[in-house]
Amino acid sequence: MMRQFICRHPMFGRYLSTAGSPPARTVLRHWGHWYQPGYLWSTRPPHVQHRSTPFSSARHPSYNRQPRPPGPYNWSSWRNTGVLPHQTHPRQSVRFSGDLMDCSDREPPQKRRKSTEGERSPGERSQRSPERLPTKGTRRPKGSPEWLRNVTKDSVPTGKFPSSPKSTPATPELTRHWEDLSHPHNARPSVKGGKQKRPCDFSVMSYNILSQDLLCDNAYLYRHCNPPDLDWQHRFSNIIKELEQRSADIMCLQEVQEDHYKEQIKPSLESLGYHCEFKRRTGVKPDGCAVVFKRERFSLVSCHPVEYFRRGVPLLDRDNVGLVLLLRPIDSSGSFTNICVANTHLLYNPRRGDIKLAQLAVLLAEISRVAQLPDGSFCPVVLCGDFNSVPWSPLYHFIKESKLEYDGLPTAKVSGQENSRGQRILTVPIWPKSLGISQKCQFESPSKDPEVKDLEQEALAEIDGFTKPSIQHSLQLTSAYSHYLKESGHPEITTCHSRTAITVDYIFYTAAMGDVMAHPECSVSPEMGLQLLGRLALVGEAELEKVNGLPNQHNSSDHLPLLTCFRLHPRTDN
Ligand code: KL2
Repeated sequence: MMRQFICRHPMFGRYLSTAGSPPARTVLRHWGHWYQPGYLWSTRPPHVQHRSTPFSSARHPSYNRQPRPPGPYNWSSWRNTGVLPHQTHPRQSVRFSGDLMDCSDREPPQKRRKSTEGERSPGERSQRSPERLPTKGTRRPKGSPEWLRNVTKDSVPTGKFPSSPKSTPATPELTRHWEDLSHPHNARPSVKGGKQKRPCDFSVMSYNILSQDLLCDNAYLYRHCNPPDLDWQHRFSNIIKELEQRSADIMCLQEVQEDHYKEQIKPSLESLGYHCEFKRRTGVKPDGCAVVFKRERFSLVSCHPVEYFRRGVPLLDRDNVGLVLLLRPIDSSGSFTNICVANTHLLYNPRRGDIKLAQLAVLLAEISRVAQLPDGSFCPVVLCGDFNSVPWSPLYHFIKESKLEYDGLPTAKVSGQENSRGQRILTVPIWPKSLGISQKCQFESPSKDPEVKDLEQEALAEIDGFTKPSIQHSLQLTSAYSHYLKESGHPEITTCHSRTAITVDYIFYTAAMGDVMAHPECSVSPEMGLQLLGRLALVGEAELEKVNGLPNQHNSSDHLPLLTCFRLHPRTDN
């Protein structure tokens, strides 16, 4: 009974299930925000009414089927759950009122420490990012939604509990249209004097589904949300519905929590005909990356989990991961080349672009190894993920242009996430040769003969570019999205919560010659590259404002899924 309750109530489960839980007032603090659709973006706080009704049942039909949580602002209903009494005593219940009124952006100290776990090395503890300490007066990060400015401590009337209305209007649904990009240049090339074989069209989704564990860890980012919208069961049902409706042939998911993957996500996707692969992060965080594909469309050639953590390499001391799959399109004539699908979630920390670049280098080296053909060329690559970097940032530029001159670049500028200050500057070489990855992002084989090692190392350092202020890679990648909306010219948003509204998610791919997004100098043939046929349009800040930001009643992550359709042509020698 208690276990069930814990699973269903995101804001409580984490604390209640861990030893040494904070006192009840900390648990209750998470409900200590006000929520009213339509008022969220207004200049005035809502008129507080209906104190005894925590939230509407009319607004969440599915929620009625779940056991109801106790009213968050009603102390006796908490006691009735049997969950809290052993952790509380009368003094705390007396203080409850006053403590809850403090709806400042400040996190409880033990919570702040926890929420940045895995993002920072022990030596870094004193350097705190402004993101991590959301105190009053902190500069808002670049991309922070203006329309969320009112969700602050000052919006809540002092001395009163925040309250939710008895009945709330449903959040309007976000509309996203399909952008057809299959213009004549994208059509199948004509084959002289022979029967044309059909191309292989397939769709790819990239989606950060917001792990429940991270949602709880960073609860202050979701104060604008209606609490039941953050309930995992509600979110899971929306997410799985969306995945089923979009029905992508290949899906790259990030922030997939291991227990949810094993118990719910994998069984559901398998029943929809998907083969599922998963790589959990190293360290203590329970989420990871999943790549799933339709069994009727592809068969698995090989699967390569990638851990970025390397003992003894200071730049690779974080627990982020990637997952690389080699897939064979199912086709009776065997006319198609394999495709390499990679998924990752790079480090969040806005100041540590040096680490993000090193993680990316490890992933690119693995992709190059997996995708390389006997003649040294590469099969088509689709690289999806949450890169925690914005368009046109140095990291983004590196992926697309295959080269980055990095010398003197502040590490806080690499991802472009925010105007964070930082002391670190990138210097040559960006990562040590001992990592075994060249400055061209390829794995190197270590020299076996110790006698020649030193001389060889020096010579190799010269050849491999370890003395040059630049890094390169050999994959020709382009982004499937253009990062600006066609109609309005406004920036596309892939992630949005109370402190940010930016693009950090991408689908990069090997574009074939003539593809709409291909570089003018691209020379990749249509059977070794992909043509973008269409994509599910993203939205801008204005559209997200109308739906209360993310997550909301219908969109159950703080990211939106990216969805594209590609065409691969059959090999002509077959
Ligand atoms: O930006 V993300 O959310 O791609 O949606 O990636 C990270 C952040 C994710 C994995 O580490 O957790 C979120 N402030 C804001 N968000 C954070 C923080 C933080 N201090 N730490 C982790 N995340």
